[in-house]
Amino acid sequence: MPLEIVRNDITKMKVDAIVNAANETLLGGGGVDGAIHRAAGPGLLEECRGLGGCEAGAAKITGAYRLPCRYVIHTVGPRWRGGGFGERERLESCYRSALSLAREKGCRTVAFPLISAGAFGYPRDLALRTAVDTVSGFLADNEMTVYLVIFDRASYQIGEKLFQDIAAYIDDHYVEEHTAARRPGEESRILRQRAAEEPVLSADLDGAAFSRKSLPGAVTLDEALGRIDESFSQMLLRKIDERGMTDAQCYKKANIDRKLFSKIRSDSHYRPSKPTVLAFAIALELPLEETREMLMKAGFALSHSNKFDIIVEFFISRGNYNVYEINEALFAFDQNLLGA
Ligand code: AR6
Repeated sequence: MPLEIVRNDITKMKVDAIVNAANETLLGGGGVDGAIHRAAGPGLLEECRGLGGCEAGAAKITGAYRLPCRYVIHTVGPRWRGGGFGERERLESCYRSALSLAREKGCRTVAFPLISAGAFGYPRDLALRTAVDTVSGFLADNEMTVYLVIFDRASYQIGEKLFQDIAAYIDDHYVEEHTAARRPGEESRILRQRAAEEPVLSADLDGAAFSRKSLPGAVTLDEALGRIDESFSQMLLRKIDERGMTDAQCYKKANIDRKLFSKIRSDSHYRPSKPTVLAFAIALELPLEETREMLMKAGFALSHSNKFDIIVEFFISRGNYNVYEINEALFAFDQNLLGA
């Protein structure tokens, strides 16, 4: 996945470069800056002394010393002063400057903390939105994997209106759990949930074809099997053509990397994961019915017994096909993200 939100300590990330949220002196400080200097050892401070500081919005690069990455890119975020003092532009500039430096050095994987979202006081949801928008803009033209590393759970409180709407939607649609919890027979509930989450077996698909055959005006068995025969990969390629998209437009919008897409393209029987199918359904802006059809091709279904499905359904039913926004919401609700 080109853009991933992960929960981790950035000093543990095994990537080509990690980004430091520093101050203008570049001589260390608290927060993530302190953690990076501690983990890298004194060599990092020595090198930083020779850099002559850094302006807010700009970035400079050093070695990584004892850290498990190759480079540290130091950038200085804006201090939050209410939002009317060019804070967003400056924060965007931090991400862009750091990413250009990473590209110049040939980095393929880069990890960012949420710049300015700590001591510099930038509201966390706005800091995250700026990070996601700016990084995804860069990834539209560059092949790289970027991790947004969220350190603590508190960075991610469900305060935003969008998340409250999603929480309400989950409450309204999380049928199985609410109703089943009051009934005896907990075990059968668990079994039903599992059944809903597990791939539909091909035997079930065949069963569906047979039952259709017995309806008046139903398709023949051959026709039914012919439809079933269109694999996930074939349906995906057909939909890309029908939408007039290029392959790259589609996999980038899906937040899927090129290698995975090539695999799917060259293997008509490729078995994707559910998040991969949904990422493509989102990129193709499929309505719910077609999303279900595409899932079915890969042996999956949308269910109301798991939050992941309900959240994706929430966005599709509102015509919001922004995979990054959906991933932010999935992350906030502790679910797997869309993509590979
Ligand atoms: N890994 C990932 N994220 C972290 C880590 C970590 N180990 N530690 C903290 N964070 P901050 P700023 C998160 O204050 O707001 C320094 O003193 C943290 O939860 O580190 O840009 C500098 O020297 C928050 O979400 O950076 C500057 O003076 C995010 O990193 C000033 O702070 C950024 O918090 C910069 O302030």
